[in-house]
Amino acid sequence: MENYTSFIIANDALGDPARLKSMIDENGYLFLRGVAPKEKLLTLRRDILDLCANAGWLDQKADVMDGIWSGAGPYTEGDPEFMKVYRHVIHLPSFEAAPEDEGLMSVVGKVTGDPVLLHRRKIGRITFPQNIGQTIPAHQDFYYIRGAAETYTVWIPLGDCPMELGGLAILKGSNKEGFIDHRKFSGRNVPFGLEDDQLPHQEWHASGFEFGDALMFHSHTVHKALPNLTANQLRLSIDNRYQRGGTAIEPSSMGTHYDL
Ligand SMILES: O=C(O)CCC(=O)C(=O)O
Repeated sequence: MENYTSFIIANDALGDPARLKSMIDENGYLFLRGVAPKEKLLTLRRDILDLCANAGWLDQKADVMDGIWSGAGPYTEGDPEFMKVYRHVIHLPSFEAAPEDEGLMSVVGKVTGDPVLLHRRKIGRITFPQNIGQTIPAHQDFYYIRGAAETYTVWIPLGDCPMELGGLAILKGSNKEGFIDHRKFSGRNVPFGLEDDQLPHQEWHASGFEFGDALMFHSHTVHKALPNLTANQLRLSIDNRYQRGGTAIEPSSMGTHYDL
């Protein structure tokens, strides 16, 4: 595993929106312990894992909620087998409900300002173990979402996510570089990204997540997924985008992921 500086925990600033904003402006992210809606996330975890079990992706001998891989696949975004399951994930009521949680939206609003607008293009990830070549490379979400740069992603795992299960790493302060044009990569599920020579430095921050933790970052913040290095656990997470209502937004942010 590469060397990462631990995330700076921002909970101390939750009562002081100006400080939260200055932390996210300075570091490019806020790592917030325990702010995500656990009940709703547990329901969502159960719903997604039931779909995975029906698809034959889970070890039938283990508890469904443990998300233990059967050895099928591995599949990833774009594969027909994956998309057959993902189409159902996108339309789960629990998938809609978790990012709309009032408590979570009020935390987000301290940074975006009110009213908070949640993109309809909600994203869920099911990351298979040892599928390292498919790990999402360094990129800025602005490449995909455009519209107002002051748009923020909130990434939340649906369970504990120690680093070996593959969370997210943030290039500290990279939001201050503005948008960096992305290069075309070949042979990956994410065909565009940023290579090391395009990055201002290599100061990556990352930590394990406990269930309920959330990572919020600016659309210009460079980030990348960490590989799922476990032998047999699926990593489940959601990532949603929020901005202040009335600021610029592209039509694609108002449709479902892959228009499923
Ligand atoms: O969860 C992942 O693997 C990647 C997520 C990501 O890159 C994002 O939320 O923008």
